[in-house]
Amino acid sequence: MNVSILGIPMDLGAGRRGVDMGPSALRNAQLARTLRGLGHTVEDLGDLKVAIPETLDKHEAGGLIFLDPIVDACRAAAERVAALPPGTFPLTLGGDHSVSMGTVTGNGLRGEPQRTGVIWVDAHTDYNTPESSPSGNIHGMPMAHLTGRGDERLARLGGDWQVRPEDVVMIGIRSVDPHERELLREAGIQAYTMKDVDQLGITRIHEETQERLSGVTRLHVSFDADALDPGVCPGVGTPVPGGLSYREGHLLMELLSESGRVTSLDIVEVNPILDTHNRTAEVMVGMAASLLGQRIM
Ligand code: HAR
Ligand code: MN
Ligand code: MN
Ligand code: MN
Repeated sequence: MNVSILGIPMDLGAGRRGVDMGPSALRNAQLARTLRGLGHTVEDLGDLKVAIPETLDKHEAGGLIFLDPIVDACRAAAERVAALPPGTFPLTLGGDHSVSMGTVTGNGLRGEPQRTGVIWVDAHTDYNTPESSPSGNIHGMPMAHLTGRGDERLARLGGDWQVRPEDVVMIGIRSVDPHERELLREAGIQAYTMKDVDQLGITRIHEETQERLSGVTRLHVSFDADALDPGVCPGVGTPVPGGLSYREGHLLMELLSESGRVTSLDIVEVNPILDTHNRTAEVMVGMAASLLGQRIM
């Protein structure tokens, strides 16, 4: 396979500084080399240029912190991803999770716009709107905007194209805000909490996910490092105890790899400032490798 790596060094959507260094940390953890070792042709497109908070006024527009520069960065990301040649697998590196409004949109619009399923692997559901958000941090809102809710500019990055709520599956969930929960219910989003992971196991959850997403022609995995337990991935801005184990993360990626259906991947929320010896980036490179075909035997 041809894999195209694109970094989006943005931390404007997060409450803490440092996820803008995620792409560097992942490259330093031998991302390209690991994927080449699996037989892929890997091209690193470098990083998009994204504003840093120190050069901006921290202005808040209707409950959204750094809205304008985030709209700009997501537009640029969507355009860059949409323009990738057919037959290449986009591997996009955050940055905070708001980058996914751009990457998912770009992947949906590549070539002919297509119905795109999203597997959102995260401790959080990221389904806040400007009104429901307790923080104003846009990284808590990307999935709501991808399904057409919230701020008009973010919700219409793809014009008329959007993700259908029934085409979203969330896995690893253990932190949901009160009003956010109502929005998820209204929209009918399928969210597997950590209780579901404990009770059903990853194998069953994966089967149900494939069943639910059987009608989509593209399948995007958006992997937030905080889905994994903070003991496994300490380098994240909003750690929540009780996350996916190292093996649960790998098993999910291995099963998705075997399905042969995944067409693009994000790795987001890796914050090297909060990490120990780049462990989180190393773990996430391993997750990408499992999704892209690494086998134990
Ligand atoms: N739900 C909280 C908010 O909206 C925190 C969510 C953001 N944290 C993340 N996203 N890392 O997955 O502010
Ligand atoms: Mn997230
Ligand atoms: Mn998260
Ligand atoms: Mn976060």
